[in-house]
Amino acid sequence: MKRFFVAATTLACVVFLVVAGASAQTPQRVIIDTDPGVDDAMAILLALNSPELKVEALTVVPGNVDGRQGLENALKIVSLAGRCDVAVAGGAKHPLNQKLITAQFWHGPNGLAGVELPASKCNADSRFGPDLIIETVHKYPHEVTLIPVGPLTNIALAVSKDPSIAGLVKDIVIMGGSISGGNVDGAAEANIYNDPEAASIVFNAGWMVTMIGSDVGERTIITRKHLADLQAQHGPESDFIAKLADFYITRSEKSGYSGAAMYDPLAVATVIDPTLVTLKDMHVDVETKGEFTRGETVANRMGSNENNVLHGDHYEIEGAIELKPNARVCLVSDATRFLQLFTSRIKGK
Ligand SMILES: [Ca+2]
Repeated sequence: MKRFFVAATTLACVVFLVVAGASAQTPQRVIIDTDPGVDDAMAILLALNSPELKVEALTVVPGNVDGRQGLENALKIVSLAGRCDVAVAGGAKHPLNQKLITAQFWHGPNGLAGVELPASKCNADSRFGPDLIIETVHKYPHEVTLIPVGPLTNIALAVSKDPSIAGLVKDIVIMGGSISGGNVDGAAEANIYNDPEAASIVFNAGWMVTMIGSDVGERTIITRKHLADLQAQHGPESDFIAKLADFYITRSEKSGYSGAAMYDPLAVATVIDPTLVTLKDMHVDVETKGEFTRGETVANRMGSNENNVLHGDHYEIEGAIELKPNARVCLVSDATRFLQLFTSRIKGK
């Protein structure tokens, strides 16, 4: 009896260790919604070269470039990585409620620093990006993390068509917004500014949005030191990323920065290793009007609003109204450790 008990206990321990070991190694399923884009390309190749992630799909949204160019870029990037197994689908043609604003000024004529990649060996998935997102989230309930790194048009379309996905994703980690000024103007960050109505839908969809803002991205920069590190080893992917980084750093230097902001790669890295960032729960609203502030992510750091009650001809403050957080806002990143992760994953590829 005692021998049976010992054997059963040993077996239970072995089963536990195997299961625990397997879950520690099981890659996280992610969908990257992207407008590639120099830093998008960096983010995509970081994800494809990270064993912690299983990239289920890339869905393309218009932003840095139009949807047609974006789809072509995404297909060329997965082809360069030899990863035609990753579904790549086009999505929305334009923002929900305004004209598209493209960013060749920052990203070069084709959105990829003018670097001409070989023609793609991969084919586009015929599904509409937002539908592919809905399908994948239902196929793997509570397992898929969405990583939108462009305007939030596709995500807004998906969660509007099927609001149940808000409770079925594992997480949503966006690159977008800022709690301390914008990169388009004094208030707004580009991904939110390029489709504020979509961003408002996404922040109010009922899920907790992890927000990796431009204010943190601007303090997470790739410099010439990192570029030299990338250039030290050659491979198709690292050569491509080195060319992008050189263009991007040069462009940023012209604007007075000492390196280039790693906006989109930091969002991907946050899913690979959450200890790279410090997050704080806040309630975030998206300004969709505003004379100077359209597209601003207005973060309430106190968790409450004053309750002003009308008394005759004036209002009186009667305490505070508590606000439920809808976002985990990134306050700071460990830039050194992030850049180590990024360059080590890209080098030699
Ligand atoms: Ca992007």
